[in-house]
Amino acid sequence: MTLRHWARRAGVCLFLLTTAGLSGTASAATTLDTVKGRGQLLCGVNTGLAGFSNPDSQGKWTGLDVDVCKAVAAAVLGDANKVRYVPLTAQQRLTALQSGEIDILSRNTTWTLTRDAQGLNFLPPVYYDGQGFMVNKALGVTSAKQLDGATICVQTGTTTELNLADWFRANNLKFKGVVIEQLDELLAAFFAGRCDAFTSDESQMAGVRASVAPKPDDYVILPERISKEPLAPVVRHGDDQWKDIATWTLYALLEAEERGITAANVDQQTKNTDPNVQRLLGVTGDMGKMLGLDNQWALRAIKAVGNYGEMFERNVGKGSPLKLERGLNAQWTNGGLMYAPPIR
Ligand SMILES: N[C@@H](CCC(=O)N[C@@H](CS)C(=O)NCC(=O)O)C(=O)O
Repeated sequence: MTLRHWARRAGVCLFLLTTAGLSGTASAATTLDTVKGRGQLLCGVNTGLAGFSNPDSQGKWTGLDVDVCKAVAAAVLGDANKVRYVPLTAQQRLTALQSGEIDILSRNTTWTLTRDAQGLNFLPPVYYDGQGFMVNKALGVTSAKQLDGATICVQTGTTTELNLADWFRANNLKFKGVVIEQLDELLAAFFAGRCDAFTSDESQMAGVRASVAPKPDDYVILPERISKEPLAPVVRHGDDQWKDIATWTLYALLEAEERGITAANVDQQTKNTDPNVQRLLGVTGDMGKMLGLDNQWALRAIKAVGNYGEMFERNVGKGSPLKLERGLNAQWTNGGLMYAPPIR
């Protein structure tokens, strides 16, 4: 054998060794096994954002993002309370997921190409949002275009910070950023009058205005939406089964709304003769088993948090201080973007 032949063979062997090593890692404990073994879901959430994830004085968490954690825990562990909430700043959140500190990130996080390509998988968006600006009414500003030369409070590690620079550049305007990592410090700066404007996703500004502003009526959200912010839960690359479980749990909540299934009527709905409802609720078929769960996975998730419409209204819609409209977050049957693929 010539040296060249040997080298080529060795290369092949090396390649085989490497792939064997990799598949060895991949077949190590799956996220599903880890979560089941621990008996608890580690869910990364916001440090405190009204409507999305907010702890009360007893440490009880509520919000749209929190409900996603609960729904996954109910589907996987049979109990929506088996969640440990891990509060994360904008800057910490993706590293926490990549390093395995959490099983899923459910924290007003925008789906972008860069984040997707950096080892993460985005689930279906739970809230389609867009970035805007909030100002004190006393400033007399009615359009973002009047913010030339303004001082703007923005949180670091966000798409918000990037969009802000893009939008001002695209409109030939100047601004001075006050960039702070901790949201509470940032908001204290804004409400103390250190910035002319605060910029964030619209839903977050509504939450901040309703729950943090000293006098909510003194503040106005300007009409411009300068970006697309599809806010979606995130999991790590490399565990397709876990991604499927979390993805289809969200779709089950959307499908439940479309079919009129609620937290209150889900048990009665098991008697519904519609084959779509029967499959969703595990009366027929093996939808849950195909995901590695049991067939009552979706029934438990719906019972725990209600359908997507119920989650929306309770946390950020009519039943909440935020009073956000469904808008893009309406079902596709009502002109919105919420659409579950067939559960069959
Ligand atoms: N959706 C944007 C912004 C998300 C974001 O982190 N927004 C801030 C401003 S309201 C926030 O939630 N901060 C809370 C915190 O860091 O605890 C992104 O994914 O980058």
